[in-house]
Amino acid sequence: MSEEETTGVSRRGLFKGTAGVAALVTVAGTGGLSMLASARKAHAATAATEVAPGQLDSYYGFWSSGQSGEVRIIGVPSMRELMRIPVFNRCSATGWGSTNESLKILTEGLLPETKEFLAKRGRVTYDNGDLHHPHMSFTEGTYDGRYIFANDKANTRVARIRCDIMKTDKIIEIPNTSDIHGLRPQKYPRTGYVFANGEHRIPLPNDGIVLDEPEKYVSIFTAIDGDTMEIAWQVIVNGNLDNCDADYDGLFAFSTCYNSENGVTLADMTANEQDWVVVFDIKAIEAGIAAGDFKEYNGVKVLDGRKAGKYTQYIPVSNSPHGCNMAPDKRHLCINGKLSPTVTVIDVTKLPEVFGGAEPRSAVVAEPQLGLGPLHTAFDGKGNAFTTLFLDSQMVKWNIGDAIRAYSGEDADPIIEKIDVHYQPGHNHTTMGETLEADGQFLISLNKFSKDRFLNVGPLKPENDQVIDISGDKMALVHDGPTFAEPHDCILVRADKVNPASIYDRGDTLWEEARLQAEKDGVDLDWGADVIRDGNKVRVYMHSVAPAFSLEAFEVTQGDEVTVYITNMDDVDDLTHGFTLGNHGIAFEVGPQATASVTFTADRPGVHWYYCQWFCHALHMEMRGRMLVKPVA
Ligand code: CUK
Ligand code: CUA
Repeated sequence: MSEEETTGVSRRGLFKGTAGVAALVTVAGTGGLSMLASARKAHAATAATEVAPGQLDSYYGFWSSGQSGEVRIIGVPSMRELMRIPVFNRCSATGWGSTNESLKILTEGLLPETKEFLAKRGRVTYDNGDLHHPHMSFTEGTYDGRYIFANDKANTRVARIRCDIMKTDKIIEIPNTSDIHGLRPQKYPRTGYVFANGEHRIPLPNDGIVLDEPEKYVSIFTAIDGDTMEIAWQVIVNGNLDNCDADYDGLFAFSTCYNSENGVTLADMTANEQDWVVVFDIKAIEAGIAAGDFKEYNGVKVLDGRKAGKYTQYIPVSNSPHGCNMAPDKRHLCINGKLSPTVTVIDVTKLPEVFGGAEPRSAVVAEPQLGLGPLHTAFDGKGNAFTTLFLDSQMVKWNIGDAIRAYSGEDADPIIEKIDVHYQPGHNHTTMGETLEADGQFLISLNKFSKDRFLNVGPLKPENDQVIDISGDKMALVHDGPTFAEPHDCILVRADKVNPASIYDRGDTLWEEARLQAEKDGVDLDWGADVIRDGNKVRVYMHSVAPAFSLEAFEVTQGDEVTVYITNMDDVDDLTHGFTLGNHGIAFEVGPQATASVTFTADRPGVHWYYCQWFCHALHMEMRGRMLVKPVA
């Protein structure tokens, strides 16, 4: 007999509802009550987030990592970390920042003056970044699996990750502005533009002539062409810029501004009672650029949108708004109050009237008081919103329709439920919640503090990214996920939207320069085992097939500039090799069917072993060879 037949309760039923627990308590007697309660809690949690061994998650989570400078792929709901994608940081495992291929990406988009500044310090690029906002490209209002775009607040850059191989393929520095913070792709008809906010105001041009005249500082909104990663145009705004979003009709973009005072000190920046949301009319800006209504700075067309008019409108909201979130109902933009306990709801269908001369606040249709420190809002696609309350350490679920009714004087309470999160949440995100396919399954709360939630690992504690099951009427906190410094944001993408390759295409443009060089040298990049001497330059071509490199040794002379090209000719899923050159600070990944290379000066006479550092074969330890460096006589 099954358990259900003997007790009248199925195991599944038990873990789901209180009725089941009551039944079990009767069976077991009241003595086990507290034990059972905690067992039920534990089981309820695993039921929602458990992904059994060998099973796959239903969502790809793309996590930012703040000052760690990378993007992480997390499986949701299990919260298993699946991969790290180096972007602005250095990576000891993959060689990001030391291979020629990655250095090309890390350097080619830097401004000339940045290259010069770095060169004086003996460097070719920045070693750090502050990556807050990873967002996927859109087609017709939903994720299309092509790219992830991300900002670097520290060094004013924007990066693009190719989702077919989950590697960064472009990084550009944004001129005329300082510190890219808010970043969102255009949702409709496609990406299209990637909108990026310059947060900190600087003089334009920032040439050291203007120092302490803050009224001459400006903040700039940038539209990048996501296909070419070139800057399409920039708009100068009044105040500074924080977070941004775009609508679902391809007409408007929005940014929160927390410094309408144009101040440079904390007291100045928070003096006004109200700040604003800047609304950008995309079509009008495009027409203005086409009509020549711009000035060029550093080769970029910059349009002046400081005065409200045909290009921009400024909608007053309470002091220091932060998050800027467009609801999947295509209509409601939620502006999170931060210092104000409110979220301001703007009806984007009223914006054409505002551009036509209507009072800017006429587009505001609700302003519910939700709690202290509202920072970001996510959506379930069923008319509900979830807002993080930083100061209250809570997540509040509220209904947009009820908030609108309450604002218009009807008797309605928008707040549905509040739960504690641990602790001090910043961003939150729902499954597919920033798309027209929001599905209301899971909500992530990215909490800035974990305090007592994990084993103590010293003064630096992890953050805590919690999973909340929102599929039922009640929010259920189901998982704690510790993370290293410092995810600000994430997106949750249904697994079928992303379809990465398992091995590289030999024709990939990533190693185009290696391909051209091999052609010039008359060697076979795929199957080569060649050493080409060209003056004091030496180019070493080898391929790897487990468990061997095609060259067991090569010889160079002290002072030679050596480039080693490694091609991994294994074409088996998951068969990555590596190349580590001992005592040279060189190590990199070579994925199946990929080529990677590194250039260095051979200035240490002697025998130096190189080896494969990716465990690839039973004879992996034997996968090695020697570089012989002859001293100059
Ligand atoms: S910001 Cu960090 S919590 Cu940079 Cu998106 Cu709001
Ligand atoms: Cu190849 Cu280890």
